[in-house]
Amino acid sequence: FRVGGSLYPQATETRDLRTLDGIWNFRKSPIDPEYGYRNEWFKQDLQKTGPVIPMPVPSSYNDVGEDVSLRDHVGLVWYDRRFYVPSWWARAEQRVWLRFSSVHYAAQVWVNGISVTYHEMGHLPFEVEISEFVHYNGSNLLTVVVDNTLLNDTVPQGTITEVYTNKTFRLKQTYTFDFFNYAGIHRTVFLYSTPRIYIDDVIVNTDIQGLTGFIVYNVTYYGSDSKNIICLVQLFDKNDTQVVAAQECAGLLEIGNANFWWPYLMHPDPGYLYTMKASLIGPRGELIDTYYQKIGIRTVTWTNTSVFLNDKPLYLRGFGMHEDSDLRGKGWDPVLWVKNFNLLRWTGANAFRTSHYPYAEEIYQLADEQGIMIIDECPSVDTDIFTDSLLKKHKQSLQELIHRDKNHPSVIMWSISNEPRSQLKRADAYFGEVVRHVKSMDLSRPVTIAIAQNYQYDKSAQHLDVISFNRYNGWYEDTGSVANVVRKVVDEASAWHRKHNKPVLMSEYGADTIAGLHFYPEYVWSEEYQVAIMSEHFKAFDMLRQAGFFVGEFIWNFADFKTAQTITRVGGNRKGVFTRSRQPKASAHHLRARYRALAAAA
Ligand code: GCB
Repeated sequence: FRVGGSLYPQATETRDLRTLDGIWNFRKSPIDPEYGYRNEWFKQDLQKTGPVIPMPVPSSYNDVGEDVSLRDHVGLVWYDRRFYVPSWWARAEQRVWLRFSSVHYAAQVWVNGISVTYHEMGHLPFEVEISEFVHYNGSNLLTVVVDNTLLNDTVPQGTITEVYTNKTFRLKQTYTFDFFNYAGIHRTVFLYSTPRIYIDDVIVNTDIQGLTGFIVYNVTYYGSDSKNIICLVQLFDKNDTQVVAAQECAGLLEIGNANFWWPYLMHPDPGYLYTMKASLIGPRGELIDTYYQKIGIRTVTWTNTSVFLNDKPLYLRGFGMHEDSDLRGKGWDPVLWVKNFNLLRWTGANAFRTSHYPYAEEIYQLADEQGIMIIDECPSVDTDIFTDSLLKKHKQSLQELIHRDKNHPSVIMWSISNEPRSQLKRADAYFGEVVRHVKSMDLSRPVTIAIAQNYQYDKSAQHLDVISFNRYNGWYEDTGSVANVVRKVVDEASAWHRKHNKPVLMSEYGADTIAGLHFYPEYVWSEEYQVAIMSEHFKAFDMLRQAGFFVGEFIWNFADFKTAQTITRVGGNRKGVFTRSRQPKASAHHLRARYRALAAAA
């Protein structure tokens, strides 16, 4: 099937682009999911069929109200707005597209009362051509229904129960992962145009030999079988100087004395990007379509002990993160993310994992430009049960993820799950199949899982290229004592390597910490305790680095984030080294001293 949304929308010489972000109309559905359908809420403006509240897009809807029933809503919510399509798009015979960069979890979309698409899976884009459904001589109605329910075959999985109080009942959503199940139209909604014959994908892979860079590219287009269309491919450097060009839709570009893409603090000019301009040219020499693809020339390779970038061994200094902030939840927020990147570089980090789902595309663009490396994780977290229907959706999430992110130089590894129940018998065949699926699409990056099971019982690691493990020594285990941290971390990492002969990294460790809470000697939840836990881990990491198979450390978490309500969380998960408003705890300074020293010594 055609996977939508592979190319990030652009305005170019041949394409136009606008966003439909802003304030939409919004209404919660009653518990009966059919109610809105029966009353045809998609046929006319929501304002005409009942009360609405204003809802910002993009944003999670949960935290913008004063109402528990909005925050904890389970089931459907309805959004709508009106939009115009410029009439010159019709005169120029442009196709009209609607693209949702992410709606969590499932969405159905109507244009002028006609159902145009359905998509299941949060955090991944989908798009649909709506040329035949729009008017040019008036406004168009766009309606979206969003379902946030997680079941045993959604990715991620969850459980719905019915709760009875005073003869009324409500639905309750539970899940085993701890981050709050924020929902809504989470990222930008694009309305854009392309010519009738348009570039529908660009795939690039890069290689390096000595000082020469190579780009293997493939430009595919749609809308014509004509043999008289040619592709013109031009590569520009950062100064907009053309360095090489070709006249084939698929081929190899050779760049002598190339500028390679390097990570932050590994090179004076990290994140070097070329721009490839791909154009379709018609039989009379006319320009049909143009798309601009950024390219970083770099290689990722790996052995049974190491991961290399441009043939240099990598040591990843990073974070597990979340898309999470006050009020807007998981809504894309450029202010937040520019700040996040400034803080990442302030600490001297060179990497993060998109725990536990794909992040907004703009985040990967920032990472490409700043030389921050990404372990790109699909939305499968706490994977359990391992049914065929789950497998199918899990594979689909990776197909959409790789389709979307394949060209980013910042993406150096795929993470296909976080903390699956990988001790279960069925996990073996299941992850074997998921890894084969990933390898059938991309062989250029190693595959990992953030594993929480004991190495003796886990059945997934045999299928991986790099083993990542999550462990909370001194927190969930040996609570209140850091005495055993060094021995336990060193033992566990070594055991993983001994068993599988693969590179190992620690993808999570940490301690919940209330900013401003102090105890000396160190005591759980205090800033001192978080620092103490880190110091012990740092000793272990330094010993492991000597051992020669240890490739990275990722503290959990970059910042405090919201969770479901439980008595084990105080206003959310507090393992951030930054608060939720991105102010440093003592741990941030401690981590910065280490990451900067590691970078300087490399
Ligand atoms: C984990 C999970 C992560 C949690 C973390 C915690 O193992 O992977 O999503 O937030 O532990 O703090 O409990």
